[in-house]
Amino acid sequence: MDSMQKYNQTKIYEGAKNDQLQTFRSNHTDQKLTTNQAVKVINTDDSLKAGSRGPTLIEDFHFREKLTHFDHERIPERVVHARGFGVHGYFQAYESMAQYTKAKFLQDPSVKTPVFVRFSTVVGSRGSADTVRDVRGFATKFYTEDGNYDLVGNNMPVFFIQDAIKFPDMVHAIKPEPHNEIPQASSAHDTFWDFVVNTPETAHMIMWLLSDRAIPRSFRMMEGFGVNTFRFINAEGKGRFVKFHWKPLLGVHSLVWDEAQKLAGKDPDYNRRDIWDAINMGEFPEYELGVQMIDEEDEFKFGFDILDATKIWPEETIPVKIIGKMTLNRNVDNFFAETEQVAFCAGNVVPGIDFTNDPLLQGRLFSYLDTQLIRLGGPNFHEIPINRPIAPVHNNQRDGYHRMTIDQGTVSYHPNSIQKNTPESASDADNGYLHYAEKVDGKKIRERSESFRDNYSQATLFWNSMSEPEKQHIIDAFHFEVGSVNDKYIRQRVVDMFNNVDGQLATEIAKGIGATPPKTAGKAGVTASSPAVSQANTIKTAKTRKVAILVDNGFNYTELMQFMDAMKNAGVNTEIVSKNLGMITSEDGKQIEVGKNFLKAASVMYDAVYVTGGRQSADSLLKQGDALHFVNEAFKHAKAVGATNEGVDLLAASQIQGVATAGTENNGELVTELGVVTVRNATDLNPFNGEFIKAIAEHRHWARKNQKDIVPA
Ligand code: HDE
Repeated sequence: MDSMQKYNQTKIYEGAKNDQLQTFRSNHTDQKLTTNQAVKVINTDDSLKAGSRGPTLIEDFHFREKLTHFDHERIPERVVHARGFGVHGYFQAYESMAQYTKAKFLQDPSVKTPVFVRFSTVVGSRGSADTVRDVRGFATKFYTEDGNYDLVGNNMPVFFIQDAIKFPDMVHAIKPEPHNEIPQASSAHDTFWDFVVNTPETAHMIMWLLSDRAIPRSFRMMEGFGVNTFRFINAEGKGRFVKFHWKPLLGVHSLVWDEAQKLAGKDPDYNRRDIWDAINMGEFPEYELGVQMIDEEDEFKFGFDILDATKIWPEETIPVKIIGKMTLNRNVDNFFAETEQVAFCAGNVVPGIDFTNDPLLQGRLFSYLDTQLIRLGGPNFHEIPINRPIAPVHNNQRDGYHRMTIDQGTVSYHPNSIQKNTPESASDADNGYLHYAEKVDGKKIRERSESFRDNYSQATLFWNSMSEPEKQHIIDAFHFEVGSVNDKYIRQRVVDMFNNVDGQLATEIAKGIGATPPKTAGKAGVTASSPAVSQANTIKTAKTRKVAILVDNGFNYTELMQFMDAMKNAGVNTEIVSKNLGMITSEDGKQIEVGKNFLKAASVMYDAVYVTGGRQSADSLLKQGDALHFVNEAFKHAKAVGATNEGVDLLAASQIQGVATAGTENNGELVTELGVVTVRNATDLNPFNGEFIKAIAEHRHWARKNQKDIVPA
């Protein structure tokens, strides 16, 4: 059963009528070519000319229509989050949340609410690479029975700035510099760091941006956060502050920087391909929805302002309550129609979910609707299939560019007698949207609240929470990013600024960028940590990971089959990589097809690498620089590396430490060292397979150090 069939079988809530996009799909297979006016076309390869060598005639309506349509095929890319990838799925609550919110989609565990999710990078243009260092967007549209609810989040829980009025400045600074449009999709340049050092409220977000979170291994292995503080409202009208979280069931995992950079060249579509393939294979990504809630009366009980988007609510203090699960199970049919045209608005809420005075959120409530008008060319973008609510729409709004609905009757105003005052206003009993009656009283003033002034405590909290490898990655990222800044004054100011986060961190940054270390170590008054923000504490599983198997002619067939079966049973995917495409033959004459050759495949595209035994196969691989480089690079990137019998020779030759030594003294003895799993002279591969799966599940083996590079011969 393919993923589409599976999706169609899922019973979506009453009224959703299965797949809402069905009416709009058009399949052109086995049809005759027509113009847009449905006139059949006889020849679409030659324009109408005055003589076969003569000029083209303007009366050629097919030519004109075809070219005109082509000339208008592009719409403006999103000003931020231009590069994205969308997928369909559904959400299901685990339990009723009626006590906290009247949002219907959070009440009945038997209801499956359809969703569309768009993952994105923020800075790069539509054609930029997936694996750049950046924040990832994680935007979810819930097509609920009460109308559309958009949870437009990111994969980091905080933001660069506190007030939306600074968003254009922040985005101008991080985008490519205006004089030469360099660099693409990167924060590693002068204008961004100039903005940072002049905007200390960015400190906490910079720590996240320079952490491993900014280079996710997969959209499937990323958390999502609503970032802003929202409100839950229950049927009694009681409000609670709420923050939203998505937690991936595969855990939170990242690439290493060298790998991310190489992938940007070898497979710029790495993240989108990963989720596309996973869904096509039926490995549906799943994320649990969690909420942190704070009672209204506790608003001021914390050492930070709960409306400040540069602050997390530490999970250890305010626990995340898991309330449901989202399953992504269907790829789009058409990227433009769905992923490009989807329009998220932070202001799209349903009864039971409301806003707060968070000044970043308030600005977002304006910006998203506004941006869709220019991007999608008018006020009717809600009628584009991907944006249409499943719940019925009735109002007196009319006309505008590209109106699809054919509104009947004469009434497009309220009040009216002709239509008995309909469509009529809904009441609370109809679950009409009732804004939370928050009491607001203040002077009009252009000022930042004093409670927003603490820029550094949580940046320090984040730093304190990192494992040693995570800390090292952050320092390396500072060296790369700030090392790319030409202006030495800005570089120095970065050191001075981050001395407020941690003195040791500032000293380490200075070392790598030719700046002066701080004379006195920073204040770093905060000693607390939040283990929940460290990826060291995440879920670990080998499921859905991808292993490259290096083999050549003369491999050991039984060994390979045992390995592949064991991986399959553990939910691990495998791919045969060899010198040439086509069939290769085992030492006993059996054949297997190669999936990728060394020109196309690179270790950076896999989570682990395994080398099969067989004398002739191993000898052949030993002569290939590509094979030596492949395993060496996987080792350098801290991945699981395994080999059995003669295959171990390849690991040894590429200077991988900790492999089983040659000879007969360790017959069949399994050797495991920091994710390198090897065995020689073994007949039973079960112990090896079990150990290798564990090594894959670990994701990376950070304790490895200073591996020499082997470049392909
Ligand atoms: Fe956005 N943001 N944003 N943003 N944002 C947009 O809307 C904006 C912010 C986020 O896949 C734009 O349709 C302002 C935080 C995502 O289509 C625009 C501010 C968070 C996406 C816009 C923020 C986000 C956007 C550009 C500061 C995490 C992609 C195109 C107050 C909670 C949605 C568009 C998609 C897109 C404005 C800050 C998430 C211009 C003014 C914080 C995931 O409207």
